[in-house]
Amino acid sequence: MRQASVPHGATRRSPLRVATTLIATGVVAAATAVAFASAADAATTLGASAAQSGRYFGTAIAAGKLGDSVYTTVANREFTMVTAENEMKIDATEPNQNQFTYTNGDRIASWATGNGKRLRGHTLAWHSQQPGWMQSMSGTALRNAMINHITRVATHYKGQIYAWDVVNEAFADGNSGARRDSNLQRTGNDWIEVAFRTARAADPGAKLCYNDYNTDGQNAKSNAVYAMVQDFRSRGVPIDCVGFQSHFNSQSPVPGDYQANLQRFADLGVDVQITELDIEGSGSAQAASYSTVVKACLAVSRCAGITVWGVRDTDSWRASATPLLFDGNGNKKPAYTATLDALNGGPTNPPTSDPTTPPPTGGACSASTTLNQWTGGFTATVRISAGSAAVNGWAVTLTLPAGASVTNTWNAVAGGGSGTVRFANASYNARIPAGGSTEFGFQGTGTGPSATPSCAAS
Ligand code: 9MR
Repeated sequence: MRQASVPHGATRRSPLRVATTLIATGVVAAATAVAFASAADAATTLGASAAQSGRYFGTAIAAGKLGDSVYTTVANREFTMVTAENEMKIDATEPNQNQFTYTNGDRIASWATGNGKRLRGHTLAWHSQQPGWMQSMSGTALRNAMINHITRVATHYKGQIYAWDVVNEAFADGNSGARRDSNLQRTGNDWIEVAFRTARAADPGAKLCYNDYNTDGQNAKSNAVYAMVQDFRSRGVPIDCVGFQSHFNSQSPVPGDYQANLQRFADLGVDVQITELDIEGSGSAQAASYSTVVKACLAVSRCAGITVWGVRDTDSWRASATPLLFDGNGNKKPAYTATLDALNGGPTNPPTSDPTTPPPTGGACSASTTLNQWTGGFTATVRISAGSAAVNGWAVTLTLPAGASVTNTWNAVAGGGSGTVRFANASYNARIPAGGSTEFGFQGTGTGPSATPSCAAS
């Protein structure tokens, strides 16, 4: 993201715009004059706890359950990222060729953004859950249909999606290290890179992920995915992240090399994300496995976040195996407590070799915004203040109104350009002394943010 010391738009406004600015500034300044404290002492939810290290904690959401208030209460309280469990899949969004249906996907998207959550898109190209018309296609017609599908769906959700699972489950299980046979694979081995290039063209702001299962440890299948990602990175095929579904049970437990496997992918220069976590079982054994997964993610700096595959056990695709964090009544299970405790244990494994240098412990921060609004655009200045303890790093999250997007940022690194945008400290202004403050700014089109910014300190 480009950084500049002066917001360019501020010097280019016409007299009319200046007049508009003065009025709008007065209104919005009144609305945002209060500094809003966050959050170090509010780390009693999964989302807030994960945010302490700049990560998200998400869940799969089913549109059909958004009328269930127990479901929405737990989901809204605990999670900061949402994946549509089925509603953005190919059969849901293009039931007939070239007839696109976004009703249920949009319900989830608006529930997420309306509640300040980010969205993972799932999934644009997959051998499974294809509509009947696509299942019976092959060759060039199928390739073109895939490109059209990706373009249309990614364009529809453009600006709303943090990351897309562009391609899902394209490798075979077992020891072959081969691609999975499918109608998409039979269109030519380049179908995956074509899918990624198409998605990038349609929504340049979304991170683009490859997502799969049984790739959680080092094995023939994950080695094959690794080789593909390495190849894509070396040839400039746009891939930003790899999703590890992480569906575990006694036959397929959390691998001993889970963290090492995440790390080797991260070392290729991509984010890693745990995308569909669920672990069959109950009690302390299940809790311990959840804890292991969370600690592995926290120990890998490019592990951006964790998504569990449903809210309550009864919402799970394998409900009878009780693999989630809440029971059927929405009560927290031991697995929940273990997950929360692990998230609160710190962003990385603390160094053990030198007891004289404890890991940094930052205080809380607060943030307030001052807006300079004119017709069609704005600049926002965000002040971050430390409390009575120094802050070692910070991240501010705020939600832009619909239609607004960030065009330029200074003194911070922006994640996302519209919807909920996260601004992390630059390397040179991470530390704020006790009682001190720092500022960053951004410029955008549309209407600037008037909602409360949240600030997470580390
Ligand atoms: O949880 C999903 C379930 O409701 C669907 O019936 C199923 C159909 O394929 O897909 C489930 O989600 C899958 C996800 O999309 C991809 N990885 C495996 C998940 C569990 O099967």
